[in-house]
Amino acid sequence: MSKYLIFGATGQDGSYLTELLLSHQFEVFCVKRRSSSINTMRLDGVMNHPRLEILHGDVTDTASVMQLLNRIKPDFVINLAAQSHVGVSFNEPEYTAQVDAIGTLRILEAIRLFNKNIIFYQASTSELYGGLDDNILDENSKFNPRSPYAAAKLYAYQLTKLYREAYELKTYNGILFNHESPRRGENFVTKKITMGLADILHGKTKSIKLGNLDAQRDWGHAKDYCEAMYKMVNLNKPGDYVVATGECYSVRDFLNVAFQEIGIKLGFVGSGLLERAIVVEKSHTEYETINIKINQVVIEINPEYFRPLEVPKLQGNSQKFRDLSGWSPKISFNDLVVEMVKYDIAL
Ligand code: NAP
Ligand code: F7E
Repeated sequence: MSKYLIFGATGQDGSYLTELLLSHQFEVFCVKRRSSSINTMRLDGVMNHPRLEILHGDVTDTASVMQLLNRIKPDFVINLAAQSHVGVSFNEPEYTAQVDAIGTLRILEAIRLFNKNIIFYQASTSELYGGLDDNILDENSKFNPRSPYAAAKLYAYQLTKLYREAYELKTYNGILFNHESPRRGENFVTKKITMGLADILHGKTKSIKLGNLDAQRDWGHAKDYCEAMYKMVNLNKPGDYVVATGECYSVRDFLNVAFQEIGIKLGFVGSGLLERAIVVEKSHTEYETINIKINQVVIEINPEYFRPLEVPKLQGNSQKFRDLSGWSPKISFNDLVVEMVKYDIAL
C-alpha cells in the first residue's frame, strides 16, 4: 500500500487531497504545524480514519522535515505547505520565502538524501506568470512574478525542476490556477465575498469592503484540482504541468453570480476608489432578503485591499496535462459560486 506524506495537509487543498487518497485505499500521513489552537478543522470528516495519521512538523525546520521523511519512508511527498496569501507576502516577504521557497528546498534535499525514488509534488502557481497581458498561459509562457509570494514560488518551481534534471528525482510542478471551495481561507476574495454576502443576508453587516474588482482569474473548484494532483503524480512522467479551466471571470462577475443566487441584482456606480455596488432589483428566491434594501450599498472599495503590484489577468491552457491524464474539470464557475454561497448562508 503506497504511503503519501502531505505537507500543508490542514489547508483547503490538503483536506480534499487527503479525503481523495483515503478513498483510494492509500496510507496518508498529514503534517500539521504546532499551534496553540485547533488547526485541523478541515480534516474533521476523516480524523478517525484508520489509514490516516496526523503528525507535527514544519517546513521551516530542517530537522523536522528530515525526521518525518526518515520515520514515514513515504512513496509520495506532496508539498502544499505555504504562506499562500499574495497580499500578505508584501508585508511578510522574508517569512514567505522561508516557508514557500526554502521550505521546498528542505524537502527536496531530504528526498535526495533519503530516497531518490520518492515521487514529489510541488504546489506551483499561476502567480508565476504575473498576468500583465491577455495571453492564455501554458507551460511555455514566460514567468514574471509580481509579489514576494510569486518570487518565492518561482524559486521553488526552479528547484523542483533542477532536482529532476540534476539528480533524476521524480518531481512534478503542478502550475495550478486559482481554485476555490467552501473550505477556502477566509481572506481570499471568493470566500470573503460569500461570507460577506451571508452576513448581509442575515443582517450582521451592510456591505463588503474589497480591492480590485477588475482582476480576472481562471477559477476552478479545489476538489477537481486535487483530482488533478493525484492524476499528475501517477502519470509516471515527471514534469511541469498547467492545471486550469481555460475560462476567465472578473471579481465583479463573481459578485454578480453570488448575489444573483439570493435574488439580488447589483448595479455598479462611480469609479476608482469611489466605485460601489448597490442593490437595483430584488426577486423572489428561497432566501429571505428582508435585511437587504433597494439602493443599499453592498460593495465598497477599500484601498487597503489593493496590492503594491496587481496581477490583472490569469487564464490558463491545460491541454498538455489533459491529453496525458484525461483530466478535465467537472464543476463549472457558476456551480462553484453557488456552492460557496449556499454553504456560507447555511453556516
Ligand atoms: P492554504 O489553505 O493556505 O494551505 C496552506 C497549508 O500550508 C496549510 O495547511 C498551512 O498550515 C500550511 N503551512 C503554512 N506554513 C507552514 C509551515 N511552515 N510548515 C508546514 N505547513 C505550513 O492553501 P491552499 O489553497 O490549500 O493551497 C495549497 C498550496 O497550493 C499552497 O502551497 C498554495 O500556495 C498553492 N496554490 C494554491 C492555489 C489556490 O488557488 N488555492 C493555486 C496555486 C497554488 P495551517 O493550517 O497551520 O495554516
Ligand atoms: O485574489 C483581488 C486581488 O487573494 C484574487 C492564492 O491561492 O491564487 C490565490 O492568489 C484577486 C486579486 O487570490 C480583494 O487583488 C479584490 O487580483 O483571492 P485572492 P490570488 O491573489 O489570485 C493563486 C493562484 C495562488 O497561488 C495563491 O496562493 O482578487 N481582490 N478585492 C481581492 N483579494 C483579496 N484577497 N481580498 C480582497 O478584498
